[in-house]
Parts: sequence; C-alpha cells; structure tokens
Amino acid sequence: MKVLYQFRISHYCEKARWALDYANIPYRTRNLLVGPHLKQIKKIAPDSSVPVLKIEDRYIQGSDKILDYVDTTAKDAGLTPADSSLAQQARQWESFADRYLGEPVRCLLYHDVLEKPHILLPLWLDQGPFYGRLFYLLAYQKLKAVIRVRMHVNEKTAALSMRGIERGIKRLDAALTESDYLAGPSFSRADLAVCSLLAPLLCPEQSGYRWHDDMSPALTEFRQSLLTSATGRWVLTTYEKHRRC
Ligand SMILES: N[C@@H](CCC(=O)N[C@@H](CS)C(=O)NCC(=O)O)C(=O)O
Repeated sequence: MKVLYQFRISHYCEKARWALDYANIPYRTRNLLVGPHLKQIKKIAPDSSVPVLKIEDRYIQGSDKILDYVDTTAKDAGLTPADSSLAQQARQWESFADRYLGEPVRCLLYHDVLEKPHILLPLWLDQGPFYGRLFYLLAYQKLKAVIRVRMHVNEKTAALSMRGIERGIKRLDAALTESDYLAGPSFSRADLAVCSLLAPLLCPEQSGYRWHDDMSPALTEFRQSLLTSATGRWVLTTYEKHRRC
C-alpha cells in the first residue's frame, strides 16, 4: 500500500491527497509532527518538506511530483490535459499557485495561529503519534520561534502575503471570466492546485479546514472579501464538484 507522509494541516498535502483521491489511487497516510518530521523526512528524501509519497521502496517528494506520478499511473483521471499547450498552461497555473498562493497563505495563517496554540496544537496533533502532546508541551515555544525565523513569518511578511494573495486573486478573477476551468474545458491539476492552496483561507466544507471562527478580525475581514470574489466562489464550487474523498 502506498503511504503519504504528511501534516494533516498542510495545504500542499491536501493538494496531493486530492489528486490521489481523484484518481482513486489507494493509499494510507502517515501523520508526522511538525518539528520531529525534520529527521524522519531527511532520512527518506532530499528536502525536509511534506508531502512525500512512498511507493514500494521509492519515495516521491513534492506535491507537483506526486501529481506527475498520479498522471502516469492513472492516465484516465486526466489531471494534465492531453493537448500539449493546455498541459503547459495547467503546469504554469500550478507553479503560480505553489509559489504565489501556497506560501503566502501559509505565512498569513501561521502569523495568526502560532500565537493561538489552543487552535494550532489540536490540528498538529490530530491523528498523529502518541507522544505529540508531551513533545509540544516541552518544545512549542522554541518551535514557534524557529518557524517564525525559518519560514520568515512576521508582521511584515504577513502584510506582504495579504497583498500577494490579493494580486493572485485578481489574476484568477480575470482568468475565470472566460471559463469555469483554468486550463481548457475541464478540471485539471491547475484547478486542483489553486483550490487546495487557497483552501485553508476559504475553508470549503470538503477540505476539512474549519478555523475561521477563531481567526483574528483582520483575517476574518480578509477572508470575507475573498469569499465574495469570483475566485472565492469558484473555489467553493470546484471543491463541491470535484473533491472526491
Ligand atoms: N513545493 C513543495 C512545498 C511543500 C511544503 O512547503 N511543505 C511544508 C508544509 S506546508 C513543509 O513540509 N514544511 C516543513 C519543512 O519544509 O521542513 C510541495 O509542493 O510539496
């Protein structure tokens, strides 16, 4: 059985889960703790990030590579359009989402939620190893400081992230006036990437993200403005139509 090494909370992992579920590829998940994952992942892959998919004795690291694997294994799923120029367009949207949506969304939410361990810890601990609670009791304060430095999470980067996401949404709003899909006439990895990487902010029901009641007032207001945009509404509809469990 394939194994997806992941953080349940990670939107890059949600992107990989969605692709595997969409293509009906069976897998089980191995939920890691943020912090101790460093050693575990470095043993099996070049970088420390998740998602990593284990297939027999090989490991694929990175949501984009996992989508490539899904493509080769389940061609019928059609995650990458068959037409080469549409395929290129889909990959361009995916790279855009990975970089210009995924990273700022994470920065913005971490900036808020790192100061709210009563919200963050249950999410980090959900279905993880038994020693997680004790680990965070001892290590949370230090880990929080490390995350802020390593991932450049601070007041200034959070504000920049908000502006970056707004720019991304404007670009998407314009693209979505012509079609319900970003690359050609049907659902593709472009739509999957954009929707999953925006999911922690917009919290579509099928994504499992549900912390909007506890967001700061500024973030709640930002979320509301995104939800009323064409892209915000499209993310919710696309999740409803295409997120198979
Ligand atoms: N480009 C990567 C990004 C993955 C990523 O940034 N994962 C984060 C979780 S959201 C992570 O594992 N961070 C911990 C680390 O890098 O050690 C992908 O698409 O998989």
